[in-house]
Amino acid sequence: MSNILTLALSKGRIFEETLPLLKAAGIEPIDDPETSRKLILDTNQPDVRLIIVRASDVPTYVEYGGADMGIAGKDVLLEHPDAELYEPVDLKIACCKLMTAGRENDPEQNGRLKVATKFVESTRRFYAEQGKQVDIIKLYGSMELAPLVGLADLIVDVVDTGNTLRANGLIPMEHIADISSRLIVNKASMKMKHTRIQQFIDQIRQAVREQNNG
Ligand code: PRT
Ligand code: MG
Repeated sequence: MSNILTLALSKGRIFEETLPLLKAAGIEPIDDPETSRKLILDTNQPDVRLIIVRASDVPTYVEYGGADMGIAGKDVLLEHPDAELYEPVDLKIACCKLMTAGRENDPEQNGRLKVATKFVESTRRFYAEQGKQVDIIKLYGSMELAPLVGLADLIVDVVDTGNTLRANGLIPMEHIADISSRLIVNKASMKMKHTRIQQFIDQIRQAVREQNNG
């Protein structure tokens, strides 16, 4: 194992909201992933690099050691219930809610409910806990479309302002989980690079505390 620390994260909202936390830990990327095509970003710290991956791939990179650490939404982590990972810090960024949503005046459903989602595992667990049998339809995006074209009765998606739902004639219904992004750590890395990773965790925890002025 090298002495380089690799942190996996996705571009977009997670990258942007992570930057101030990294900065507080003394880490600043040299390239901007929005303009650079590089997938490996060097930082001002010679022993820290960032890798840019799909949000849903972050747990996979970290579990199998492609990265020592990662930043992933709890919605994504809930889809990997058996992943062998540590989850030491709630970063309290990229906050949203996992919810069911549907059309406002849908007639009462008889027969099995059809639920379209990319969050199959959370959806399965949510309805199983209520003893409800539903048909889950796996989608990879544009879930809002499914109830409009009769593919599904409901969707399960992450909701922030709710504007996307409203713009498509849907309303948020049941709350499934509060979501924020988490720092995750590979188990072997935690052993082998313990001092450096523990220092990083402490710095990030402190930065989260300061950001939430606690
Ligand atoms: O694009 P890709 O499929 O690779 O992954 P992704 O779309 O999950 O990545 P990204 O960067 O969009 O989201 C990364 C993480 O941000 C998610 O895993 C969540 O933990 C978190 N997050 C926070 C959100 C939102 N807020 C959010 N609003 N993820 C997605 N959204 C979507 C929402 O579903 C809607 O389509 O953004 C749209 C706007 O939301 P409203 O409610 O404000 O209209
Ligand atoms: Mg996206």
